[in-house]
Order: sequence, then C-alpha cells, then structure tokens
Amino acid sequence: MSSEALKINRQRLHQRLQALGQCGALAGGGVSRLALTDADKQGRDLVVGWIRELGLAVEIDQLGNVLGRRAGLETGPAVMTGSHIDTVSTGGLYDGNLGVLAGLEVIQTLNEAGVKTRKPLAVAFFTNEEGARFAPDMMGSCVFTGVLDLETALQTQGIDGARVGDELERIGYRGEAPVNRAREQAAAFIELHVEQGPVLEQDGIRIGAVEGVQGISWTEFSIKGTSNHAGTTPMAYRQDAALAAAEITVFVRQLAQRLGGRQLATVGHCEYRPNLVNVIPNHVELTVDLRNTDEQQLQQAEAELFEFVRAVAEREGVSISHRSLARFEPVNFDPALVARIEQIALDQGNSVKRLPSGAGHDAQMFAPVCPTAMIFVPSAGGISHNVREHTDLDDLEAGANVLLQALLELAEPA
Ligand code: HGY
Ligand code: MN
Ligand code: MN
Repeated sequence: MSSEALKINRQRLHQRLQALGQCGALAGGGVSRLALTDADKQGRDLVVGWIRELGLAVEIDQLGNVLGRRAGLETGPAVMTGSHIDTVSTGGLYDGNLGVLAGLEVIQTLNEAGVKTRKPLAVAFFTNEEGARFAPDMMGSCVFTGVLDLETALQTQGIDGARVGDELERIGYRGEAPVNRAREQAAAFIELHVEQGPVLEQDGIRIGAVEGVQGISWTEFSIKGTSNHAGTTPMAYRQDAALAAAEITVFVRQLAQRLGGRQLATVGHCEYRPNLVNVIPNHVELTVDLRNTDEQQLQQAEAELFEFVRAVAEREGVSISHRSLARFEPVNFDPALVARIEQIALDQGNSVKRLPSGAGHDAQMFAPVCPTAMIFVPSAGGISHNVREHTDLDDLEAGANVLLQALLELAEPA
C-alpha cells in the first residue's frame, strides 16, 4: 500500500481519547488531571500500557517524561511526535491528549500495514506541560531539552505545597533515564494539537500549519499590607492589599488594550488572606500572564507592568514582591517543515491556514534542537482550558492523517 494511501483508524483514536478522558473525569463532563496527581498516574498507566501493546520500547526519564520508541532500519535519533496528558483542573478531552494518542494511532497504523522506516519513530508525553500545579509550564519538555535543569524541576513546590520530586516518587514515575539528551534522541519533532482559539473555526479552515509560538511571561506578585478591622479602620489609615491587587488587575487589561497588536494579558490567580468579610486583607497573591508574538513588545509590557506595580505599592503603602514563574521568548518553527505540513494538508483535501500558536506547547522546546513544527485542528467555539472543549471527529481524523504522512516522510519508508 502506498504511504499516501495509509489512513488512521478514526474510531480507535476516538475510543482512546474517551478512555483517557475517564482518568480524572469530572461529574458533568471534562477532566481534571493536574500533573503528578493520582488522576495523572491513572492516565500515565493507561497510555504506557497502550505504548507497550504497540511493541514500542518504553523509556521513563528522571522527570517522568515517557518515550515510546519504534525501531527503524537505522539506529540514531528518532522522528518524534507527542505532547502532554496532564490537564488543567477544568480541562477537556483533547488539549495535549490528542497529540499523544494520534501519535500512537500513527504507529499502530504503520504496524498494521507492516510499514518499516529507515529512521526510528518515537511518541512521547512530557511531564507537567500545563504548569497549573507546578510552574513553569512545559516543565517536562524543558528538562528533556536542557532548557531547565533537573534538580530545579525536582525541587519545585506546587500551589499545594507538594514538591515535584516527591510527587514523581509517589506515583511511581521518577524514572532512571537521563534527561537533557534531546539532541541525540530527536531527528525532528511534530506535535498535533487543538488550536484552543477561534481562528480556524471562524475562517472555516480544517488544518492549521503552525508557524511558531508566541512569547510567554508569567509573574507571581505577593502584596503585603496590614490586616485590620473593616469597621474601625478609617479609609485613610488602610494599607489594603486587596485594593492594590484590584488596581493591578484593571491595569493589566488596560495595558493590553493600549499596546494593542497581539498583546494579551491575564490575571488568572488571585488569593486573598485572611479572605474574611470583615478583615482588610493583609496579603494577596496574584499572577499575571503576558503574551506577545513580538519579544520587544512583550518586554515593553513587562516594563510597564513592573513600573505600575512599584507606583501602586508606594501609593497604597503596601509592599509588593514578585517572582517569575515562566518566561519563554517567541519561537519560530522550521519553515520547510511548516510548508510541508501545509502541502500535505492540501494534498489530503483539507483547507489549511498558517497561524501562530497562542498557547505554549512542548514543541517549542524542540525548535532549537531539530526541525520542529505543529499541526492544529479547530476548537469548537475557540474554547479550551474549559470542560466544554470539543473538536469534531472529522477534524481529529484529518489532523492525525496529516501527522501520519508528515512523520512517515521524515522517517523515510524503507
Ligand atoms: O499556558 C499555556 O499556554 C499552556 O497551556 N501550558
Ligand atoms: Mn496543550
Ligand atoms: Mn493547556
């Protein structure tokens, strides 16, 4: 059978997505599978079982990244695909999971067709891509590619006080394989992912040929004021941490509107202490997520934010410290690979469009290491990080078939 004629099994892909979605399933729909929780372990065990059933050699590294490797006629670096299976606490069935399970579906399709390749193929899932429990996001692929050192990752404390290393031990995924070997392991990397935004659906396009990933800046601010009685403290005598937090939140929205272009700004986490109706808060923790496809504009946004925070602290008589949770510059994917994905999509009868990724992805860590690109399929309503996340099976199938052809070309059918 010619490689062009090979097609994935859509029902099998759909069934695996549904089965994985049972790991951490939320009543009423959606998934909560935060990194290194019991639900993540359940999902990991399920996917590792599928990897073994496909006859792949399984490797678990010291940060719990899992790699399933299919031998080629030659040894050496593999043509890799994959993504993540951890989710945010209000996640859906597709963010990350599609990239991993479509990779397995490609392998199973090749196995069933008896297709051998010159280069090895590999499917991976990386630890803690979301960064929702332990910052930064893309932690596993950062350690896999040497962007972040292992010890720092293992020592990282999550929003619940747990440490990455302890949780990896607890769920049995603190592997032996050394990390930071991407250059010897990856000949190329392609990740299939849902767009998580509205562009493809609004334009009636089925496949996205992703040109790169925008820059990401996550900062946690710790605002310290004076807790006092809500009924006895005159307004002029307050060092109100909650007010400072509110001013920063409003500023962040105005900053994005004023800078325009592709500037995005979000306050996603805000925690008051003591968080009581009749006590002026003395401590607020707040996170700011800034993103832009342009590094200079992102730095401009950061500079204006920190200047505003300094002025608010002075005016409100509070002290504000901050720490960076994540900082990634914009990344461009391999132009030749992007063009190839675009052409394969067209050859397979799909509409296709080039676009940048708004979300961070494991693939962005591979861009400096080997030829790397991503394939997007539409998100219904542009919704993601939301239990209502959905992508039609026709679109999932189309994306997986583009992935199949792109991986097969890179691995060279024998
Ligand atoms: O935040 C992100 O962009 C990704 O979902 N980790
Ligand atoms: Mn993702
Ligand atoms: Mn995500």
